[in-house]
Amino acid sequence: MAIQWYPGHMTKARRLIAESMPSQDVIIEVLDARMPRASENPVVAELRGQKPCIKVLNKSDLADPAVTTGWLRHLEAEHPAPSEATREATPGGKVLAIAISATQSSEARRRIPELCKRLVPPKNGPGKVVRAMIVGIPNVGKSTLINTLMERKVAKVGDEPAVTKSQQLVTLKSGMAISDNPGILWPKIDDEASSFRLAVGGAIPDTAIDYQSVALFAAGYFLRRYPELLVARYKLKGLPETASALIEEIGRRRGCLRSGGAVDLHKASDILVHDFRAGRLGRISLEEPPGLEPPSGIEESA
Ligand SMILES: Nc1nc2c(ncn2[C@@H]2O[C@H](COP(=O)(O)OP(=O)(O)O)[C@@H](O)[C@H]2O)c(=O)[nH]1
Ligand SMILES: [Mg+2]
Repeated sequence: MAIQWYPGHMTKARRLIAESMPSQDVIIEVLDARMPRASENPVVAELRGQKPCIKVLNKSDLADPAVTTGWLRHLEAEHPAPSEATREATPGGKVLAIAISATQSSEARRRIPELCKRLVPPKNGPGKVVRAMIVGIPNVGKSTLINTLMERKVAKVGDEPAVTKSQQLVTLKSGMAISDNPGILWPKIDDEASSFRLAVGGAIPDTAIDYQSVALFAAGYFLRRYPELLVARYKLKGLPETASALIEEIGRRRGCLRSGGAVDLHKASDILVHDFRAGRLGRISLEEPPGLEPPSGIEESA
């Protein structure tokens, strides 16, 4: 399933980000902790060049904590701190990674400015503000993070893609200037598993995707990786053998029936996907760092 959802405002957003890049000291790239690689936009890497960057694995309250720890280790290994002795520049500039939950404010408020200070040498003199720019794909919590850092609601937040339509600049109490930006994707997302993960997580509007195959992907993955959470949530007697059998069973248990008694698969798919997005299934990660691959055995879309 290749995704080609690239509304006009994203072209404009990309241009705005590119134009503001030279004046920035640090880039705050918000990722979805449940899928740090799938939610990493190659366009951000391209526009950022060597600018220092904080990779914020947000929504970590919804992600599997052991997998998030694995991702932080993986990112650390990928972006080692430059050695003090040689001061060699690392490819892609200095990068630090943290896992937070932007909705749990105290931690984000303390740690983000702390990391910015580690990456950007203090500037002296009046008017020398540190400038940071928040970027990332849609619906990862960029606006929520800026509201948390500001300690009040300055940016509109919503559980759907494309809520933020223009750039917004705010100044923190510490004097640091931060801009929020609309989420950007890349024009053609052709890695199939990444497309599915992005769709399951809600980075792409449900109307722009083949919803049923997205739910089948999710069902197959949850069966393989988090069967006990499915059993608990849907009070299953046994574990269905295939993804489609799971969706049917959810439909039957929740009374999603058409006239004649057939299961309404669209409604049942909706229940599964929205339960995941809201964290009602429990803490789930959709993607493992290399080396922590899930067990195989259940077909994804039988
Ligand atoms: N559970 C949880 N939800 C979050 C978190 N951060 C943001 N959200 C929710 O994710 C949705 C998208 O947030 P928003 O800030 O508008 O994302 P943006 O499109 O990247 O600006 C909203 O419903 C937020 O309440 C978080 O850390 N944990
Ligand atoms: Mg936003």
